[in-house]
Amino acid sequence: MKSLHPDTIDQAASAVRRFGYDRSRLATGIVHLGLGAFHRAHQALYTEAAIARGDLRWGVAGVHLRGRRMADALAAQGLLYSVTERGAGEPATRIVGALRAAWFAPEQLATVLAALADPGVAVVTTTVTEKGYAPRPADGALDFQDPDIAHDLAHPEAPRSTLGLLAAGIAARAADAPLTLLCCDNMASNGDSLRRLLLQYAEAVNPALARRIDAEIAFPNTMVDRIVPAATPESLDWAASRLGLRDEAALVCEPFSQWVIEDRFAAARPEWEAGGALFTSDVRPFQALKLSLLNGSHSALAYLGQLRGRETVAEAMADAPLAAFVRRLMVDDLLPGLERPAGLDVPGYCRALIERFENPALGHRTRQIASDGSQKVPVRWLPALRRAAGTERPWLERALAAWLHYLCEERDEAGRALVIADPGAPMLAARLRAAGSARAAVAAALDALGMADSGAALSDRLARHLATLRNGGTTALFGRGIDASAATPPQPGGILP
Ligand code: CS2
Repeated sequence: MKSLHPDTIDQAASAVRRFGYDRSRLATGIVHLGLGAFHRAHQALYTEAAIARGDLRWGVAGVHLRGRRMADALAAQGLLYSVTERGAGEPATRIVGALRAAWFAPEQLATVLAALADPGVAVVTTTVTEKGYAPRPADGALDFQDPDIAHDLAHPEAPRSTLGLLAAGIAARAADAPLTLLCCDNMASNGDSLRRLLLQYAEAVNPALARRIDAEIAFPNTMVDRIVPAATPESLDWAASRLGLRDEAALVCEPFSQWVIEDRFAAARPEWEAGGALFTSDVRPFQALKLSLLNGSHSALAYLGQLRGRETVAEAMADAPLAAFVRRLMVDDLLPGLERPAGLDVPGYCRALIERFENPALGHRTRQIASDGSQKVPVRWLPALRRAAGTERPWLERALAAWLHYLCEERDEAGRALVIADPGAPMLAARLRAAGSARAAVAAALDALGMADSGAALSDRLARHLATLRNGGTTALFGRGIDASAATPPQPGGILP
């Protein structure tokens, strides 16, 4: 089978949608850091829609920070790739033309820095995962111990970290070239967080640069949402069979996509409305709702799913007690106290989430979602626990205990070793294991999460859940509140089907 390339694009299967604009006239208006699956199946498609309206300023120069494999694969395909939406209906495949470059920063640093400084580039978007900004999980301040940050502070002209790259790029920009940095990662107030962390970094490098960033750069907050599993050999084969061409960068994702953006740009921006983006003056309620209900539930499915041997989210949702647990978690524990975005049908939103999780076509790995828990848990679960202000949140507290148990055990309930990908995990797991009792383990965890003063009652309950997990596993943890034999899950609050 031939490979996807500008020379072969005409041979793609007839049902595949292609771009209609003249790609040779595309300029580079956006630099994107973190050219992973999520960007390519989310922001890039909104940009594609803006370009398709005829504004050819907005081609995307993508930057890989960690591995060069995908940069090479994209380069070999003339920077073309496909995205297939798979849900209940007929799958829809399209070939995306918006990419103008796929660089690997460690080897093309000068090119990347020149692009960040280019006055034609008005927007820099980022998806580098939570840990890519080097926040300390306990308080969100910059982690000066992070090895890449420490490196960049010693060598600011040869940066490795996201913050180091941004600072060096901005330092090289002309004063009259306004720039917007748009953080598209799953963090609360992600634009504000990026701004705070970048200012902390710049302050340590050069206070004058920090003042410039403070005065000149815009950092809108954004809420991004689309489930885009990492590609697998199977998903690549499946995509090739639809496309009629081999595409090593092919992505398969859900049909749902949402992007809510704070309308606060330093200068021009693409007309992302063309792809359905919503511009608003306040993103926070959308963000809080999504991080809590979607990502918070996802993480619970991931840790409990990992412990119960469920490889994918759809398998976890087919595990009746686990699915019932997650419904209750969502409605009883994560939802209370959340500000509801005006006009949003919250029960409908919850029902749609359940359906999205059940999508059997995605093969979204619980292991992938379980990664980086020490960064994700504080964002996804702790706000609801703090809002509870001492009131018991039975399901959320059980989920938290399950995460700690997962970190300590590193095995599922059938005794199989689990792979835990989280740079923050070894230290936390060592503290948990060194603790002489469940109570001491909980104290260590709450301390690491910046929740040391959350009261004895919560600590007691968490210690009890940990002990239950050790003695009886997740089924014992679920307890009587979840009917393990239930074919139809309970209907908490009447919200969910
Ligand atoms: C997931 C997210 O991997 C994870 O942690 O929870 O990537 C999730 O799929 C997206 O945020 C959905 O918008």
